[in-house]
Amino acid sequence: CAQSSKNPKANVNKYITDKLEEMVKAYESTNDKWRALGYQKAIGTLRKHPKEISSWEEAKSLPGIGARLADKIWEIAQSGELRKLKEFESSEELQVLKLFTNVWGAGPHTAQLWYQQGFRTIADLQQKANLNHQQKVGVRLYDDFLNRMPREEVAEIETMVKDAAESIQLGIIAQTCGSYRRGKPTCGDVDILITHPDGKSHRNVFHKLLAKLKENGFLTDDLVSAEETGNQKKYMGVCKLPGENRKHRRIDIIVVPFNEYGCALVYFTGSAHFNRSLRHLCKKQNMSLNEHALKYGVVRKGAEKIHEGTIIPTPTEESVFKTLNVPFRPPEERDH
Ligand code: DCP
Ligand code: MG
Ligand code: MN
Repeated sequence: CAQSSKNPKANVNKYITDKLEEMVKAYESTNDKWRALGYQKAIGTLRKHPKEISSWEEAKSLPGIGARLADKIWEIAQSGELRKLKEFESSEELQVLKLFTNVWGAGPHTAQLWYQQGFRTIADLQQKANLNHQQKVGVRLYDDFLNRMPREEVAEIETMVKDAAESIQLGIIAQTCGSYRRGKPTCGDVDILITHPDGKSHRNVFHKLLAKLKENGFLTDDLVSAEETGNQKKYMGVCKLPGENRKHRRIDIIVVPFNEYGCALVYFTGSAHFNRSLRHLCKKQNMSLNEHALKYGVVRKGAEKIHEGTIIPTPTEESVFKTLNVPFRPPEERDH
């Protein structure tokens, strides 16, 4: 979590809940929401249980745990394994659904649909499926996208984009965020955040930069050519460095106004898990945080916001942490 607080009660049945989590994932990918939910509830109950499960009856006595779930729990408690999970993981359906949900632009629903239509391989999709633009790119570049790239390659990509951006607008800031900024040895994609200290020149950059990077063949395919959220613009696409033996790589380019730079930097540096725990901290202090701003005086009723709150200026990353009353964490320590 974001705030290294007193350790809450440890989950003494973690070896059991870990296996049940796997079952949830399996049922989610076959779109079996009811079974997934049943397992999810059992996991919640087990996490709160203060002692190790030592009998079938003990498991059965817990709220929301029936005879069949108790069987599973007791099997794991005794053998450390769950036959049903092994069966599941080796089933053709699950293997194929995993393959298909890894296609960029396909979710669990689409994967299920393709499975029902009788498709089993990426080649099947390429030849027979009715694909939208994103899925066509995802299928064509399937192998390249599954490969994470070494951080040295991210640095080369960053240089390409930075040089192009600087040639368009003097004084532009182009900062690579995501897993690269967190110091990871390999990265799934490249996340580049762009802004300008004068508060206005960033506006000219987005389209000119993309045009320039397409002209020289660096950007090869668009996935989302321009997504606007408030004053931010996001591009999602594919790039390839010049030269032999280069792979296609996923790239995200986000242009933000300078007054949103602090919050955008925190958001796009992540991790996604770390961002969730920051937002959780916000709730407890009637604040809210997203890629645009940090606000105070937020009034919530359940999940709904009754009052949007007021923006607190946070020009730097440090100021975001400070306002949230959490000690600053360098990017390398933001994986949880
Ligand atoms: N992000 C988030 N919530 C999401 C997706 C993304 O908060 N559901 C934020 C945090 C991520 C950042 O955006 O760190 C970049 O997203 P990526 O999907 O590129 O994730 P990473 O760069 O962290 O990892 P990877 O190496 O897989 O790209
Ligand atoms: Mg990334
Ligand atoms: Mn990304």
